[in-house]
Amino acid sequence: MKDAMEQVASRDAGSAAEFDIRQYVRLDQMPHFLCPGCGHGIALRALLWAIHDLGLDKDKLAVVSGIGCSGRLSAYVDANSFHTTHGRPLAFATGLALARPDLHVIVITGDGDSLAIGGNHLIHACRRNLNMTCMMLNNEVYGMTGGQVSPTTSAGRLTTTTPAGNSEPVFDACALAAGAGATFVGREVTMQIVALRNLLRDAITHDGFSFVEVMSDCTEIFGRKNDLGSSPEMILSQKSAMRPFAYRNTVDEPFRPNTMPTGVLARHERAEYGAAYREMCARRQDKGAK
Ligand SMILES: Cc1ncc(C[n+]2csc(CCOP(=O)(O)OP(=O)(O)O)c2C)c(N)n1
Repeated sequence: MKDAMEQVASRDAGSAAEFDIRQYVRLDQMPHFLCPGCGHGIALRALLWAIHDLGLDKDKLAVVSGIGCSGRLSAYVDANSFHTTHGRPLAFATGLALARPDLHVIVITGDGDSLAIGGNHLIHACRRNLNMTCMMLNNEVYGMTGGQVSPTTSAGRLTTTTPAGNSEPVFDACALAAGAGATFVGREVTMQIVALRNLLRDAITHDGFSFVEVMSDCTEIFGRKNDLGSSPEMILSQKSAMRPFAYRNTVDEPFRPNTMPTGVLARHERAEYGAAYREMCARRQDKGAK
């Protein structure tokens, strides 16, 4: 067991050394616009690292995003990138993945982008099971527009639209995605960047729709208002509040301080929509249908 762990550790250290993020970002777009301490940059790094590990051809990579701080990230990726409208990246990505099945389509979205205005697109993307990966950055807030409440804002939190504290129940994005039929669902915190990279690698290679929720942190707008401390303090508290799924049931109450699992939460096989659609079209053509 120890040997296996050491092998994994040395493999991870090796690929960390080989991975140079500058090969994957548009350097002419630097400096980026994210605030100091924002977790979105860590998530982007993990994604690009996964892309590097998988050896994906940048010409065959399409990154689609909506609007928001999360939405801005596609502009930094040196690939085919699409900065679309708020809440609609999954709709754009659906057309793209259907028209160009040769592309690896990756959607970067925020909790507001994909659970509020774009919630409908998310559930249907999960249901449809088209081959693409959706990375949702959950910073519990509408970061870009100044800190309004979002469907994932924790109970009691102060935002510009909940000055007395949030009293709405929180969406569990992963439970929503799994319930809507997503064939791959996972969650990770930015603190665990190697685990996040591995999760994203699994998601990208999954045949069908994969959904990964990344617990990000908005230090400047959300953290400051709620007195959550610096970015390291925010991401450390996320880490200590969670346990990998594999360990979750190995610890007895009352020593199980969390209910939010990380890692791969759901994975199963179901017909991939694009292939099924193309097959149906081919059958119709064989029959001479117009
Ligand atoms: C149709 C439409 N409605 C509202 C907006 C304003 N708007 C831009 S970004 C955003 C929220 C983004 O929040 P989230 O998706 O959580 O991303 P974050 O900025 O936190 O990364 C809103 C409401 C818009 N651009 N378009």
